[in-house]
Amino acid sequence: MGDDIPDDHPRAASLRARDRLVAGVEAGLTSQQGLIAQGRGEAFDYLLGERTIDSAALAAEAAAATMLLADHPVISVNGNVAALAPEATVELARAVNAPIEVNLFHRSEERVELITEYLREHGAPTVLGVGADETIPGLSHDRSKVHSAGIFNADVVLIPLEDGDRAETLGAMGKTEIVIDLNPLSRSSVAASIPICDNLLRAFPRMIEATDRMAEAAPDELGAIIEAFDADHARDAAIQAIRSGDIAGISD
Ligand code: PTJ
Repeated sequence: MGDDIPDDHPRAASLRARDRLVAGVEAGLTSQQGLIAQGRGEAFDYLLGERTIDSAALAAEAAAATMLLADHPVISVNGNVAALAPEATVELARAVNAPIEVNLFHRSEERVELITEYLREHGAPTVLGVGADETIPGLSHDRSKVHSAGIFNADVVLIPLEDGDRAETLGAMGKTEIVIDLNPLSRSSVAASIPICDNLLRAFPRMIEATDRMAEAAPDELGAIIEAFDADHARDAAIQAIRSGDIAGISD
């Protein structure tokens, strides 16, 4: 797997991400549907030029400020996130002092346990999800199963990559939602207070860098960064970038 991909291969990053997901499926962490979701994400990434556009960089910074200011931030993780970025997920959770909660669409208790164990092996201090004891009202599928010490009572939830209806429902519960989704038109992006239209493999390191940089910042300073962020503008800028067709620098 990934070791066979030469660094100078024009699509090395994309191929390595695919390998991580295939390994995730083989290990029972990732659903087979997760491979399809990755393919959809890749298509948007290609159209965005496989780069972080300026508005997504600002979104990542506003997201970091929001998590630093939160009383009870939570990072929601599914089978794709666990396979793609376990190290960065744990690093970010430590940087903003947030528990991680495993919350799955294609839920099985076995997969929740496997992902929990995998993240613990990567150093996660708190991983919730096993024994979820609360239900998100108005959501008919298994994503409604959440933890009282996690998503249910969170004020800010970071949702990297998911299907859209839970994002809408969490918004209706009054939570601030930060969504990482390459598709600016997705229901998750549209429901988000802070949509980060970027690949999570680029967004996570940016958020970690921003939290490190702002760790000592005063609440006013963080508040000003959040205030200056415009979610509609960020989504529009991503749509514009996709429509412009400027994918210079991409090798197919
Ligand atoms: O592990 P589970 O059971 O919770 O299932 C997870 C998946 C991802 C299968 C499930 O949530 C799903 O079906 O998601 P969707 O509806 O396919 O939505 C995934 C969204 O994430 C799409 O809008 C993709 O464009 C986007 N996406 C995919 N890969 C990435 C991404 N966004 C950012 N970074 C990526 N690497």
